[in-house]
Formats: sequence, C-alpha cells, structure tokens
Amino acid sequence: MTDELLEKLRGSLLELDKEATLEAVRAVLQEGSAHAEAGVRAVTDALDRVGRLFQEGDWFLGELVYAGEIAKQAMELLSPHLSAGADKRLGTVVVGTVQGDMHDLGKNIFITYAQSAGFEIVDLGTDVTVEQFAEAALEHQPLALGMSCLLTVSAGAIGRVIEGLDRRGVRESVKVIVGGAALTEEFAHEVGADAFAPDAVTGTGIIRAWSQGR
Ligand code: B12
Repeated sequence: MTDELLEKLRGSLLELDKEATLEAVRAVLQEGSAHAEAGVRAVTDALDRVGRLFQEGDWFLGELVYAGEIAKQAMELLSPHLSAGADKRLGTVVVGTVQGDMHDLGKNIFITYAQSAGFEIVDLGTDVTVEQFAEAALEHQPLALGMSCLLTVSAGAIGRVIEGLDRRGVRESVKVIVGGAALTEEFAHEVGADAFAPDAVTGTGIIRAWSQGR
C-alpha cells in the first residue's frame, strides 16, 4: 500500500499536480509517521528527475519553479514527522546556503534531522555572505558550521567562508560540514572543509560523532 502511495507521490509531483501530491503525502503519513522518511526520498527522487528534465531542455524555468514550490509544501508536511532519535542538547550548529544560491529544501531537511537528533540550530537562510557566516560563528561559538550549495557557480563561496573563519580566529574551534548537489567529497577537502555529507542522515551522523568527540 505504502509503495503505491509513494509512487503516486512521485508521479503527481512530476505531473505538477499540487493537490494530488499533497494528498499523497497526507496518505503516506496516515500509514504512520515512520513512513515520513520514505516520503522525503520520493520527493527527492522526483526532484532529481525534474533537475534532469530541466538540464536536458525538456522542462523550462516555470516548471522547475513550480515543482520546487510543490516540493516545499510537501516537505513542510513531512518534516515534523522525521526523527533522528535523541533528546538531549548536543551542541549548536550554524547552517546556511552560500551566497548567490537560493536553494533551501536540502538545507531544511538537514536542519530537521539535526534538530530532532538534539542539536540547537541557528538557520541563517539562503544567499548567506562570508561576513554573515563568520559573524554567526563568532556570536554563537557553534560546534559546527554547515553550508549548503547546489549551484556550481556558488561553490567558490565555501572556500571564502572558511578563510573568513580563519581571519576571525574561529576556524580552529568550529568544524565545517558541507552538502548539496554542486559539491563532492574531493572538492570539500580541497577547500578545507572537515566533512562532506551526501545526505541529511549522513550529515547528522557526522555532527553527532563530532559532538561525542569533544
Ligand atoms: C527545486 C530546484 C530549484 C528551486 C529551489 C526551491 C527551493 N526552495 O530550494 C528553484 C526553482 C527556486 C530553483 C532555482 C534555480 N535553479 Co534549481 N534546482 C532544483 C532541483 C530540481 C532540486 C533541488 C532540491 O531541492 N533537491 C532535493 C533536496 C532534498 O536535495 P539536496 O538539496 O541535494 O539536499 C540533500 C543533500 O544534498 C544534503 N544537503 C544539502 N545541503 C546540505 C547542507 C548540509 C550542511 C548538509 C550536512 C547536508 C546537505 O542533504 C539533503 C537531504 O538529504 C535541482 C536538481 C537537483 N537534482 O538537485 C535544480 C538545480 C540545483 N537548479 C539548477 C539551476 C541552474 C537553477 C537556476 C539557476 C535556474 C535559473 N535559470 O534561474 C535557479 C537558481 C536560483 C538561485 N540563485 O539559487 C541546476 C544547478 C546546476 C549547477 N550545477 O549549477 C540544477 C542542478 C538543475 C539542473 N540539472 O540543471 N531550483
């Protein structure tokens, strides 16, 4: 039953049918909160397909924008049901999407997982400048700073933020974790990040390990 609903969720999003997508999300959640994670995966799979359709020129910007809007509403329904399983305060994590980049669905999923694992989150939003990241690191003295980046043209900002932390004298006390479709593990290490996370669950596991190593 759930598989059918997940297929309906994927299919409706790809047909850009908002009502049917949200209805499928609600039906998945009615099967139990434990299915929320599968729901997120279905939305992400559909968005991957959307990205390819856009890249190949089969879909245009209007369709990309609308698919993003539907996905956002679907994630808003699913997020409260995600759980990474912990209840104590593990530390603060400052999170934002780098300058020039407005994509925030993946960042928000990471935030949901990290919060439910017990981390305090300072969400700087999207299009965050080097100065804003550095200021937040100084002000909140976090365990970690997380950056999201989906646009190749914005990836250079990650190295600049790390230099900014260095200049302000906070690089040594803050771990840096990055994620998003424009990045790779290799790139992350080249620019001096401590870790790259291919997904929110892995990212939460990494910061949890850091919090235990303090
Ligand atoms: C939805 C979407 C949009 C929506 C965004 C809505 C929103 N509120 O985020 C809208 C329509 C606004 C949009 C706009 C644009 N987009 Co767009 N978009 C996408 C799309 C289809 C899906 C992205 C997404 O949300 N995926 C689902 C989430 C859940 O996955 P995720 O972000 O990867 O996150 C997961 C992990 O990466 C990780 N993660 C992510 N961040 C972080 C951070 C940390 C700290 C950690 C630990 C983990 C982590 O955890 C997440 C969950 O597991 C992608 C295609 C794709 N396959 O990525 C294109 C894509 C990213 N967009 C693209 C482009 C080109 C654009 C535009 C430039 C289009 C235009 N011509 O205007 C604009 C840019 C606007 C801007 N300045 O940012 C290109 C980028 C190409 C490139 N390599 O640079 C892509 C790849 C499409 C393509 N194939 O061409 N887009």
